[in-house]
Amino acid sequence: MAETITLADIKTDEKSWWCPGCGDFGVLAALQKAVVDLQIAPHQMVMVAGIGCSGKIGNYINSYNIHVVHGRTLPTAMGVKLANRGLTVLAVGGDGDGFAIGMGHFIHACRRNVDVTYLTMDNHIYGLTKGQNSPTSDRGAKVKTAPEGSIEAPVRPLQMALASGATWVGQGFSSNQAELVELIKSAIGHRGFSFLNVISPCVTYNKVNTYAWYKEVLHTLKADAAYRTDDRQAAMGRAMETEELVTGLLFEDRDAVAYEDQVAGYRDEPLTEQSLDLSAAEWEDVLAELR
Ligand SMILES: Cc1ncc(C[n+]2csc(CCOP(=O)(O)OP(=O)(O)O)c2C)c(N)n1
Ligand code: SF4
Ligand SMILES: [Mg+2]
Repeated sequence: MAETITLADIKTDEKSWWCPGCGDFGVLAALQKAVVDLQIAPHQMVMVAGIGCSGKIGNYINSYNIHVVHGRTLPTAMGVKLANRGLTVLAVGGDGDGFAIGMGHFIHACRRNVDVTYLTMDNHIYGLTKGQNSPTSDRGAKVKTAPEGSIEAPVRPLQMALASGATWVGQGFSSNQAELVELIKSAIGHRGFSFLNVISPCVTYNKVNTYAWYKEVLHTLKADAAYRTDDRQAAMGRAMETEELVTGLLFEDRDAVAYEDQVAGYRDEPLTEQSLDLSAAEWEDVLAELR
């Protein structure tokens, strides 16, 4: 492989499984561009993908890829990062994967602050299983499992992340490539847990939250020059006021210390590179503990 990482190094030959027009294509393109811009080599990156249409993204990026059990991307990703802190680790999956079955992990990942980027592809629906309402489906949304309209209040992922202590919180739209690429690069560059929710329309099963609908209602924080990204309370206010119909970086705590930097005795080099050999003195210590 050439020293400079190009798009050809990041792409795979696998034929796409997604429906034509799926928002996930835009997420894939932005992620590939961001990885090339950041010059991350395939062997330096791990994608931990969830079950869902969204989770297929791992098959289309040339890096290490683990396709895990539904809802379990985050504990796996945090384990990978703790074992080898030299890697760029991304957890990726859908709104069902992250905010239904995986919600407990999401909250704890936010408060732990392990240096992992969590990218969710939020289409407000269960795409893979053919159109049931998801935790982010809007109240009143008419879908297969709620033909009269959903009567549940939606989960608000950005507010959930902010309330749970996440140190980087943003939202992108799969159609807004320039902004999305910048957000992904910023999220990966953040030292600590970064949560990027990407609005990624499902053209097959979600006839409510369409591209046209989002283009009408979404606004970008970039248009607001006075907005500051270092104020968690302001970020929460903005997420609430807009009902999360906002894109951009909402909040970043640049001073937060990552989990792995606080673990006593956790040496600077990745665990995977540490010697398994014990010195005579260390061996004696182990024996003394067992006596
Ligand atoms: C433990 C478990 N429960 C349920 C399922 C069935 N299942 C597969 S994908 C999915 C939800 C998919 O929705 P989402 O995570 O939003 O991904 P999308 O397909 O919309 O990208 C469900 C419930 C499963 N595979 N495993
Ligand atoms: S069902 Fe929806 S989410 Fe799944 S590939 Fe098709 S458009 Fe995308
Ligand atoms: Mg979904």
